[in-house]
Amino acid sequence: MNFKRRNFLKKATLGSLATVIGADIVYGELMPKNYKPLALQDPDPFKLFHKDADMTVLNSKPWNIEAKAHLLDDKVTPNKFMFIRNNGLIPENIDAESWTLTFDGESVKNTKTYTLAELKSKFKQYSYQLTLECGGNGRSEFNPPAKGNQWTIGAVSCATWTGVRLKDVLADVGIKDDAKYIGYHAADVHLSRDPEKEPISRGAPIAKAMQEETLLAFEMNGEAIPLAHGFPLRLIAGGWPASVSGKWLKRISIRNIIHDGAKMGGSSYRVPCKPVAPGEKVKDEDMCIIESMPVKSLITYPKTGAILSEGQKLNIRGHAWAGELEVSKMEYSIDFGSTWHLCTLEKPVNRLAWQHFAAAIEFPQKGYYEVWARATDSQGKSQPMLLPGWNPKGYLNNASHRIAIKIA
Ligand SMILES: Nc1nc2c(c(=O)[nH]1)N[C@H]1C(S)=C(S)[C@@H](COP(=O)(O)O)O[C@H]1N2
Ligand SMILES: [Mo]
Repeated sequence: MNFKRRNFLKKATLGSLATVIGADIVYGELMPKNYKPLALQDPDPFKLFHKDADMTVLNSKPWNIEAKAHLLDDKVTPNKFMFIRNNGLIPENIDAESWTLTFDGESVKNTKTYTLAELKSKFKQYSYQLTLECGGNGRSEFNPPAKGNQWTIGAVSCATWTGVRLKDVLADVGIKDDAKYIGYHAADVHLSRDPEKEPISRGAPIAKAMQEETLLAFEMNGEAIPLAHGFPLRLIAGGWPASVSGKWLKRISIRNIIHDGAKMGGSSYRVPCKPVAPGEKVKDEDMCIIESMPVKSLITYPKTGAILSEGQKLNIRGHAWAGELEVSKMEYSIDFGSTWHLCTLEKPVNRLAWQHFAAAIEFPQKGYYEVWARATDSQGKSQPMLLPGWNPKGYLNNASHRIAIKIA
């Protein structure tokens, strides 16, 4: 390749870089070969989203960030420890002042649009602590492996959400008797940037939409919802896969069928209706939509790997949750599950909030131990010790959380 041609190529690449950046790179000719301009590098997600530096970034396109168990020690999860799960690109240039929410669909009497200000002033506001767990939390343990973000245990949160009840707004909108499901539509952008495509558009049966705790939320922990978590308006449906809780909410369709938006069908947020062997292919019609999440718990103190001295008691604590149900019993074991001991367990502050447990543990002698935690729901179902039923996309892993302890 002669010099002229190389120069032409460099100009051509500079031209396309300038297009992406949106300005001429003035000294572009002097830029080192293969250099990636800062403007095109990933921004620091911890600064960008105000996340703790100990959070784990699983993906940057789109952003997916999870917590570690010990980071979730707060009773109410602060933003800095809250996982982020995005299916597409976070919307830009949001103007809360002009934000509107539209209700449409087959089963709405008349299409109706509210401004955010109208929603706030016209309806009574409520605050609830609500547990949001990604359906794929725990996916990393599946074998054969399941594609998707390899969440370990940190895709769960319980923040305080403030907003208006969806049921109050639906009563004002007016819905027909044949209303079966709601489906959300949001302002985030499909990874392909194709405006015709939605990254995700899920929903829930009318009965879930009508629950007192199902909110159109505009505040998280007493402040405007952070951008990554759905500013300025999001749906919150605690206890169900968090994918139902649509962020950047623009429109809710009242459907007379099960909502058929993006990620409602196939293997998305669906599991085999009947158990299958690991790796088995499952037909679409044999897959069922995930509704209430299964019973689960996390030891949030101490951090796994803690070292104690002989004779020292260990005070463990954490949270437990059970989808639509309450957790009725919390136990721990230090002998790999052969014997179990009760933890103290608090009642939830409101329905669909996680509950807090604690126990003081004595160890018989020096050495290595594991503390295993097991929650049981109000219908008597307990967490499995290890991975529960395999499914194609690796959902619903509610296996016991375990931490390692050394008595030195
Ligand atoms: N508009 C929109 N809403 C969304 C998503 C999304 O990608 N876009 N992701 C869903 C999924 S899969 C989860 S687990 C939760 C994550 O909520 P968080 O990022 O606030 O923790 O948001 C849900 N709501
Ligand atoms: Mo999710």
